[in-house]
Amino acid sequence: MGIKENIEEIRQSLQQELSSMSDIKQLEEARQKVLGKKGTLTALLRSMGSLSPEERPAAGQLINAGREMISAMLDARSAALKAVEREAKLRRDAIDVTEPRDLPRVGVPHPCTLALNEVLSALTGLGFDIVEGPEIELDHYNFELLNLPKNHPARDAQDTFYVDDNIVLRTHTSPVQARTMLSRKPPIRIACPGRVFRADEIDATHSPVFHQIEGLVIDKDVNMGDLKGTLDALFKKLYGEDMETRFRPSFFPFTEPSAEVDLTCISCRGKGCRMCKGTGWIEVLGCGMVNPKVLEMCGIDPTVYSGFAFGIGLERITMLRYGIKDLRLLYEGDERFLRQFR
Ligand code: 2U9
Repeated sequence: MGIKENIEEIRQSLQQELSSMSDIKQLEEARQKVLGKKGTLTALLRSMGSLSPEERPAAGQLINAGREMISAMLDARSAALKAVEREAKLRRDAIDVTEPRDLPRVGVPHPCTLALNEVLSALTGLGFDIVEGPEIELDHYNFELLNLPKNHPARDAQDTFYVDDNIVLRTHTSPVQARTMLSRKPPIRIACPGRVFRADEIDATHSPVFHQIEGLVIDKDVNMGDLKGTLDALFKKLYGEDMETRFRPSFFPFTEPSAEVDLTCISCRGKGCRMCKGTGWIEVLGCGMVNPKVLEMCGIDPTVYSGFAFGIGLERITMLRYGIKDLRLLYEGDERFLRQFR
């Protein structure tokens, strides 16, 4: 068999092998079988040693041409196989970035938080600063400065949790206002939200832990009309322009005069319903002109300045806002309840 035929035979058998192979590894094995150290074409090249010097150049040319052709065949097939493999890998690794995924379950704001935010943004809109203070308080700030001296009967009414003789869990956020009066000069216009504690029963309207938002305004010539106007503006902002307030006389040691405030029933808009027991009015807060004794104890001259204060029970206003009938629902953390508000 001549060199030419030999090369043709190698080419043909390689061609057959290449057409049926499916991966690069097989291809590299086939390359070695032909072009490697012990490859068939390499053997052919070695066999040239037995040719006469005259025959060698032609034979060398043939073998080199064959080698190039075979190399090209292998390279072409290699490129094709690589392309197929790459294509398969792309398909295997493809991700659909538009496919919707399971979203993490997120919580919702508590209805009290929703109501609190509404009240606070209405108050900041009226020019109030928000101030917070400690929940564990000195008797001095919680009671003494608010005209509730030791053995005052109103202390019992507040069912205080005592830490020791001088330290209490605050029974209202009023000590925050007392501290502010001692540290700031008038004019003062502050809203004090926070958690308060009273050794109370637990039922549909009472809890030993609840929240208040108290307001305090101190300036020259502040009067009861300013108090009424401020509360009217607050509730019109919160629940609509048709809201009105009505004052009834009351008593608090820290305000004089004092009033309890009724608001147009949020449920029936004043027509009379079960919630307002047919009256068209709902009690929403207590308020009054800051007792001059309190001003004096807090370092403000009552002959120069006057002020008003009010206290809102956050849970109460939340229950009215959303028609919640039992206070305990607000503390149970039942998702079926909590997820209803927005
Ligand atoms: C200072 C002076 C006066 C705060 C006031 C009320 C009236 C009031 C209640 C509402 C329902 C408490 O949450 S509740 O149970 N509060 O009726 N609070 S006047 O008066 C102050 C506060 C601070 C220095």
